[in-house]
Amino acid sequence: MLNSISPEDLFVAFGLDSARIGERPFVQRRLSDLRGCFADTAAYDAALAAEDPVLYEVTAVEPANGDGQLHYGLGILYPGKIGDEYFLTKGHYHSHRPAAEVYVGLKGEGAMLLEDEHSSESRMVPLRANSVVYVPGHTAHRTLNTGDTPLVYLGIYPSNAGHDYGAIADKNFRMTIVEQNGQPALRERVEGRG
Ligand code: PAN
Ligand code: ZN
Repeated sequence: MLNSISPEDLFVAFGLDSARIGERPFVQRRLSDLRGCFADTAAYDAALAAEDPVLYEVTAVEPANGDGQLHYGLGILYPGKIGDEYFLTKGHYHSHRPAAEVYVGLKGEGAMLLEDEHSSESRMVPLRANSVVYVPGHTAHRTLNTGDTPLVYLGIYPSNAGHDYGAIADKNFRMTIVEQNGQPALRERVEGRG
């Protein structure tokens, strides 16, 4: 097993500010890629008419596949809001529903929105430097930047987790996280409203 892992995957150094791993390719999501995710559709359309900024970038590291192996992603989510809703990731279930994930906050101030697949129970959990968020299996998860600097984090998950974006694209999350009196607050997501 050890012999089959490249030295570049055994030891990885990353930039805490850039959230890049050397020259490795990364996925970039712009505002236009997030159509349907934000509650305030009028604010979304107005923002997109003005510009199409990068909202987040993720570098995925996949050293090995198979039972017991791990993959991880280094993410950077930029600060901003659409209406009173913070910049956010698409969010997903894992295709293999029992797969859990550990998020490690590295820099900035954020929150994770967690929703149970069966009960639709929602939780807002802080994500910041020196903290770990546990995402159980069968739980949709989305990251939001609730601060005014980039949020940098690692997400570590089983190699067979897979990403199911379809369920979120269909139904979105039941709740969202908005700024209320200067603080992040959980609110029922009503389509078309801020
Ligand atoms: C993370 C996410 C990352 C980007 O690495 O993939 O935060 O969010 P979306 O994948 O929802 O666009 C993770 O949860 N991996 O499983
Ligand atoms: Zn995940």
